[in-house]
Amino acid sequence: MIIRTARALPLLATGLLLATSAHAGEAEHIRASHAWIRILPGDLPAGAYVVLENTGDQPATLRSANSTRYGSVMLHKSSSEGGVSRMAMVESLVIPAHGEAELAPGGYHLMMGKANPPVKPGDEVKLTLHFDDGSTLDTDFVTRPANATDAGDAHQH
Ligand SMILES: [Cu+2]
Repeated sequence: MIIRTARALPLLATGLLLATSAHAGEAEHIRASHAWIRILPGDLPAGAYVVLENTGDQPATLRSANSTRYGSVMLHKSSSEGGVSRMAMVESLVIPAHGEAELAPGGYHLMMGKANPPVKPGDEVKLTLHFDDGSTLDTDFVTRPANATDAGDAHQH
């Protein structure tokens, strides 16, 4: 019985891989790097940042993201007008063909709230990025303290 279970698992994993590639579309051409989350104290929402490179011949459009660790994830853009910084929800972010789009402090970001359980600096958090055609990209984000300004030494390749 134990042997049969052990043999069934690799088959299951193979099936999942096939299912994933069958759904690949826009996400297939996206490379995520410098993925990090800035953790703020208490219940303040955290900002998630990442560089998205599009190696494909067509533009890709990021629509949304979700995470099992956060109850809410929203695509936002910060801007500064007359010295006042504000933040607005945005519908989507286009990653040009053979180009890149950056989510970074002061610009586009994913605003994440309702962490459960609470996330501490150093934790790794997986986010699933959703693109216009329904394809998805799972990306591991490193979490950094409130005073961090970039992904630090824990860069993803
Ligand atoms: Cu925001």
